[in-house]
Amino acid sequence: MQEFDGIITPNGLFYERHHGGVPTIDPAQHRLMLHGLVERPLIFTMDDLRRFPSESRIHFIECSGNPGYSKPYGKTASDLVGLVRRAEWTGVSLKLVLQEAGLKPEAKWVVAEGADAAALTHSIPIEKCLEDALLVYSQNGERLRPQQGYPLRLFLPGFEGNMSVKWLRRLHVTAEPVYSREETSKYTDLLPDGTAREFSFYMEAKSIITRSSGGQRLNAPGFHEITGIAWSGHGKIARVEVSVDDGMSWQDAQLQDPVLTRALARFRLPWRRDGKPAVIQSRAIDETGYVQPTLAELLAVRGENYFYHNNAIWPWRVAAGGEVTNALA
Ligand SMILES: Nc1nc2c(c(=O)[nH]1)N[C@H]1C(S)=C(S)[C@@H](COP(=O)(O)O)O[C@H]1N2
Ligand SMILES: [Mo]
Repeated sequence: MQEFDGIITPNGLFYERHHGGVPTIDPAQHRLMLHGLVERPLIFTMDDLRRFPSESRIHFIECSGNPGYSKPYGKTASDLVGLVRRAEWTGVSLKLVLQEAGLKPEAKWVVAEGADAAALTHSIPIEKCLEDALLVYSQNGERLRPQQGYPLRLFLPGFEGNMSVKWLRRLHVTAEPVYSREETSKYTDLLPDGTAREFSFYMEAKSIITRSSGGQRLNAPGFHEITGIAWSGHGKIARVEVSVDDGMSWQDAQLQDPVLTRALARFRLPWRRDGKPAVIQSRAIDETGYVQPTLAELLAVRGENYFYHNNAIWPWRVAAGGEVTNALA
């Protein structure tokens, strides 16, 4: 992540996360079943799905365990928040496919199931399915790689990665969520009062400086460009602020055009390093006005037990000699 420039992640540099290995699926044999609270239950082949009008959109996907702990032990930007990427996704609007089957009025959730050994199952609110969900077959122009769900995956822009079920084989339209493992024992946040936050869906605004970041070295004082990425599951990034004085003052970084909704935004700020030790950090503000919190602010609300959905600011310490390290580790 810290070596990569621009805003699109090349296919070979995607993170991957699978709970039951990568299945080998013959696309000619693959079927998607759509049933439950619909007028006409349907079974689609890949050819059927490719006959629907296609759509292409640029969005990020992020694992909600990015990083999966409340304290930042990682040394590099990749260690801390490497489980995010941005791609051009091509497929069919889920809304269109649901309309083909005809939703019954009681339809409130769609339970998606994968064809992997984990049979990963997740309940998706119907509003999201009718908003911008895609049944994806291609990523950055080429067919999905096996690791990314070939031949078909669900993709829910801005929602936690776990809900974007890969190797999609079944959509069950229901009135209630199923309370699967992925939305109860996993991917919920245990709060200090003993209750758990569930169905949080959205990935909140986040950013990180990637150059210069942990493990890199600024070899001389003088001009350096500070750059990094910012994203929000709620929409567009409105602003990224950067501090080079340990959070005492903040300046607006420049955002690279175009800034797209639920996508990675690249920010840049020119910096003249005087050679003294410094702490540099970025914070994202999205179009809803939400401001990325510090780790201390997050811990005050969530306590120390939580594991997922950590969107804290990650400051980097720049030593007099130019070495960059994690300022919170
Ligand atoms: N069927 C299935 N879908 C899945 C998973 C899985 O293990 N099986 N992993 C989920 C998780 S936890 C994440 S973060 C994303 C990762 O997608 P990627 O491997 O394309 O990055 O897929 C999700 N969809
Ligand atoms: Mo994940």
